[in-house]
Amino acid sequence: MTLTTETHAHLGVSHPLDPLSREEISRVVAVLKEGPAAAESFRFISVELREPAKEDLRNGVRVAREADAVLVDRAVGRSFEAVVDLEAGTVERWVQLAAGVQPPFMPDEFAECEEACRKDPEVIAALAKRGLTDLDLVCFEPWSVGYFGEDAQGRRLMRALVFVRDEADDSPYAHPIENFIVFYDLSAGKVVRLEDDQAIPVPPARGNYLPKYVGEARTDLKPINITQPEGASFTVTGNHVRWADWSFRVGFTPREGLVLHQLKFRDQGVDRPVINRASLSEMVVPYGDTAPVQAKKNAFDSGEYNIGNMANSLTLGCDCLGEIKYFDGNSVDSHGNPWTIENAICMHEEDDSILWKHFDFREGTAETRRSRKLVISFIATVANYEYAFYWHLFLDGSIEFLVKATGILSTAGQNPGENNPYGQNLNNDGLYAPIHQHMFNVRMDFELDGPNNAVYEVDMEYPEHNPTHTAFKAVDRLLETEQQAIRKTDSAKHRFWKIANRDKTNLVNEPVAYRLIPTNGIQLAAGDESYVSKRAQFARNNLWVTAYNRTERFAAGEYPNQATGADDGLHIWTQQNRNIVDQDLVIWYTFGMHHVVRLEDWPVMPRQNIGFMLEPHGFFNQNPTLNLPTGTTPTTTTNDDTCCHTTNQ
Ligand code: ABN
Ligand code: CU
Repeated sequence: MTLTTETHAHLGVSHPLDPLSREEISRVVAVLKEGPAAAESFRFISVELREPAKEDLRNGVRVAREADAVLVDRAVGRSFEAVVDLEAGTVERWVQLAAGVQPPFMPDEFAECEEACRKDPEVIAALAKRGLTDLDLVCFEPWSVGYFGEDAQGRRLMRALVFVRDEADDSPYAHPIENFIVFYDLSAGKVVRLEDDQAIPVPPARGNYLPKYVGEARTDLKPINITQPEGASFTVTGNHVRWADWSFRVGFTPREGLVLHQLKFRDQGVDRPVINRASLSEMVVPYGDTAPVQAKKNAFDSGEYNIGNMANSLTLGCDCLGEIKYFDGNSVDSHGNPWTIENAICMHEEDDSILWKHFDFREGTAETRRSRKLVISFIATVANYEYAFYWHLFLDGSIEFLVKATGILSTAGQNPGENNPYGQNLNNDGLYAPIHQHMFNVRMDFELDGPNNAVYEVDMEYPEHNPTHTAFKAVDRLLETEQQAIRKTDSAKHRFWKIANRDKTNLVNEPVAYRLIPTNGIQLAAGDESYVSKRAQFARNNLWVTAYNRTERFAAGEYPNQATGADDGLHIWTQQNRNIVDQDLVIWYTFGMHHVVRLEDWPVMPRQNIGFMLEPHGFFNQNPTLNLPTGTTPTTTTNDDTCCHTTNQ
């Protein structure tokens, strides 16, 4: 069937980029169950919008409303991809994936694994030998198995770490049952292996943060009320948002969570495209500890677990403050039931300190303008950790992507008195947390003032002739091919990257550009020979630039779960070494947190910010915010003009 980019009210859809509704998800499931996925052994992994080709959208071409689905057939241990035409109700494509391809886990599969482990006689007996008999207090936490040189022989495996609580609300992470790992096969529906090695006394000291354990909350902090008496400054039409000069569409997928589409900035009355599509493309958390259980911990929380499926329902006053617009996230459970994460995405405005100021000391007058940002966010819980993902849009055209990492450390146990050099002791009972990294990659399908862009690396250089020794300059180097554009940060050179449109020039005849400020630009610490590094090659470098190909979506490949890393991902696609000058480009930025654990991260970690900025760099002809009114923030004092336009008496 075909849809125009206009209204399709009969499907409850108003724009071709709107995520699938619950009804559409049900329809896709029904079509597949009536067709190739009729057998009871099929499980659904994802059902999501198959985004129309962007050229079709750009040209207003009539496009089909289609869905992509991923399934596994437990009976044969194989995975499948389907494309369903929603209006025709037909299966347009049904492909069996290569043996060994393992799509991400489903949240209901976590519960299935935990329940099966708890009931398994061998597990029960082995735990009893360790003196653990109350299985209700034992927590089996299903991690991915990764890849460590062994063929999984078609098995869809989970590797459960095991913890025990003292009572229902007690934090299990204070009490790891070390050297005890249960492997569960989701296809077979049973525990297939138990690794029960050297027993270590379970650390007894508690690590609780709930008020009932912590005691009375302090009472000295007075309320901070955020008031927007005239409401928020954004307008929302379906999934389309306008705020100040920005406009964009909000999307949601099970794999990525929040997606921003068609991000544009209105300049002199014209909506200038900046980024066509932006999202978290992958993340990985490799642990640096050599202890047998810990060395195999590396979670690709996006590609192995579908981080969008782990999005929280957000609550006013806790997760977001102010005048909030929420968007739901729709997904599917493994049995094909549509499932809605209510309030999965939060959007609101925040005051952001000053944007610019100048005090004219001769006249004794000051002009100040307040900054504010539009915050679009979601928060995912991936077992122990929380990751809160924020896109911040600023009035001056800047864009920030920020990950706020919080939650609970992934812990381990050693004999009391031991000091593992790869970890931080959290108490004197044997509890420690290994060193690790949180590595993220964001994919940005740039469209800066048009589809064809180019990328420059900008380094500080000293000229050869420098008689005063004071000279330094910024030197642009055009990155011409995909291989040339695999880059690392270099703080000694004050390196940044510039995404430019060489067909469009600014006031001084330079190509219009945005710059990527590579903050948190760390690289993977695990050695190149390690399995995790081969699978997470995106994290060996900070910048990758590819010529657009709609099938190249995720930095570690489409299916990183149990994958070797040998055939998919940025490191494979860039071997084509395509031309990236004045082409339709995708910019991939890797950044992260090198997490040397500290005592203050326990028992729950104060938020750590990890992210980067995109800033206009000759995109505008001057500061685009001169037209801001004085006193733009309603929380300032009563008389706006005396606030931000002041005369010293
Ligand atoms: N943080 C790794 C993880 C994610 C989901 C479920 C278990 C473990
Ligand atoms: Cu950490």
